[in-house]
Amino acid sequence: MSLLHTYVLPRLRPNLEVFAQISRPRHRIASQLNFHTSTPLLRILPEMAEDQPTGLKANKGIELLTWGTPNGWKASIILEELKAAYNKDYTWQGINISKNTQKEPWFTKLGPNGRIPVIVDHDQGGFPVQEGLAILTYLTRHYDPEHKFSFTDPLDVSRAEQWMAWQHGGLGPMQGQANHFNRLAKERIPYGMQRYTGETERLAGILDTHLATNDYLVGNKYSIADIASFGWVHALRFSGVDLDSFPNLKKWWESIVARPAVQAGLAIPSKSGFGNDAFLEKMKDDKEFAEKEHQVAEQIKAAKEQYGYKYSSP
Ligand SMILES: N[C@@H](CCC(=O)N[C@@H](CS)C(=O)NCC(=O)O)C(=O)O
Repeated sequence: MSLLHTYVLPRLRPNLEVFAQISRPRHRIASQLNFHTSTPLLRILPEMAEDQPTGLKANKGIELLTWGTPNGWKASIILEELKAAYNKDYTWQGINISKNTQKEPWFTKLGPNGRIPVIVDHDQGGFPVQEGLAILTYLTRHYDPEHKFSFTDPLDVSRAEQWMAWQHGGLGPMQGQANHFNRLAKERIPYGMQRYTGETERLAGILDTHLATNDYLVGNKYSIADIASFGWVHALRFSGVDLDSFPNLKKWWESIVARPAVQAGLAIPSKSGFGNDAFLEKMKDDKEFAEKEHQVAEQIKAAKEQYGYKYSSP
């Protein structure tokens, strides 16, 4: 048993956003400790101090306030794509959602919903934008002059908006609830587990069907429509959905995850352990993790059987 399991994790608030736990690198977990700081920990103090932002730190360009989650990745990926395509640099700060930094007044003044991601455009008088769809469209409207990741044809603009709205109203909330009921809920509620895992599967099926005849969601071009859903698809295995059952979706995911800018975006604020690739690796390498994950999968399976769940997606 590591220090992480015996000492740190039990001390974390029990109802933390699950992504906050699994995506936090070891040295950041150390910042949860309030016992006497040992020498190795002292070496990382400056970084730990940065873990608790108390306000904005840039005065020009885009500043991103985020954490390593499927919603956070939407913003970091488009910013990395814009950086690769146009040399547009940006500043970021890690908002540790397990410490509720996103509920602090300086943050909610910028993002009233108290959730990440939020961007602030210092070149537009400190204009703040919350919500993934709004961030993706804001950034491309202002900083994608060649429409490398966005569209000019009004019908394609509408198509992209439709997929992004679908992600906001469907995939994100349903998969988020699947994670909650499968992993975080204080009680095991089989109805909730099978309902939300089932909905996530249904929605994965919608993407899979669309991608059977399209390489990307809109106009056969990688765009903000894809970026909006990518982060959630990247975490499907972790949510109890087998990506291998959706071959077109898997192919789409593989082509996007291979992009250097996507890899860079996934590493903001730090590399996560719950993407489909890292998840499979950890299942191979970490026996204890694999055992726990098998238990979760068995519970989901039993919940589906209990309520006669049948996969169906038009
Ligand atoms: N619809 C929002 C959702 C944002 C959201 O739910 N963010 C989560 C992280 S994935 C969060 O900040 N959770 C912390 C909290 O609920 O306080 C978007 O797409 O940006």
